[in-house]
Amino acid sequence: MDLQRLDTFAKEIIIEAGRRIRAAYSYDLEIETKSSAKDLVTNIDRETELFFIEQIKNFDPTHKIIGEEGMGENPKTLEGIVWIIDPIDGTMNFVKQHRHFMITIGIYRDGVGMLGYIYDVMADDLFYAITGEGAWYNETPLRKLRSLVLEEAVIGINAAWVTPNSKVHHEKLIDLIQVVRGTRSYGSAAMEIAFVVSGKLDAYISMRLAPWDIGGGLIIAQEVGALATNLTGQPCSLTESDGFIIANPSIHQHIIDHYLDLK
Ligand code: 2AM
Ligand code: CA
Repeated sequence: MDLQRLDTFAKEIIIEAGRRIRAAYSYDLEIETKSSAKDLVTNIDRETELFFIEQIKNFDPTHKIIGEEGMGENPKTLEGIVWIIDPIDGTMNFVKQHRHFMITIGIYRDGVGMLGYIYDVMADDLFYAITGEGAWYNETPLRKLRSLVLEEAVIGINAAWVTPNSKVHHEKLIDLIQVVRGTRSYGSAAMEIAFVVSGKLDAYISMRLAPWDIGGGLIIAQEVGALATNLTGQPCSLTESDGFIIANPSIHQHIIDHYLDLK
């Protein structure tokens, strides 16, 4: 496997997909809902996923694709080379805010991460990692995260999780929010993961994410020493949705032990 060639190819198609998405604002978006009125998909999510599938199959037909919109073969296992793709992470931001949505991709070989990408389409900013070689924000290498205490932390969390919900006892999360220095909510899991790996956030917590939300980010996390697990501290699943926390290693376990009281 020529990792350098694969990385160059992945970057090329991500940049080209971003160019197409930006151009799509000049014609009408077809917006539909999926599982609920809050769960949006557009023709551009689907067209972007199809673009990736066509390009990847042309590059190497043995590579497999797991995509949010289910337009690839979406294998149930991670045997061989598998691209885990979210063509637009933060579709509500894409539709409503016209910014703060990401293309995110993880490339795995037999379940082991090789290359990870989070691309901010409107800002034209790329966070990426090559396993064992490091992580970058555009041309700049990302540093290993420096330790801190919870009182200094700025954390990403969606306000919905601090209201009564089926996943966690929300009162504990109120305590967490009172302890930390600040909270932010960006509406794109991949963007929040990109901010944790680059030290702009110190943790990000979500009670439910899918493999394509995290597949790229997990590979970048490993290179900078960010810890990413499910809400009980177990390794993240790349085949099932689950709760998710990524954090600076100095506060990761402390948040799980003291503030994540699962139902
Ligand atoms: P999406 O825009 O690709 O659907 C929003 O809070 C973040 O959570 C986005 O990254 C969004 O990804 C993701 N998300 C929204 N609903 C989800 C669900 N039911 N399962 C998993 N991830 C979800
Ligand atoms: Ca998506």
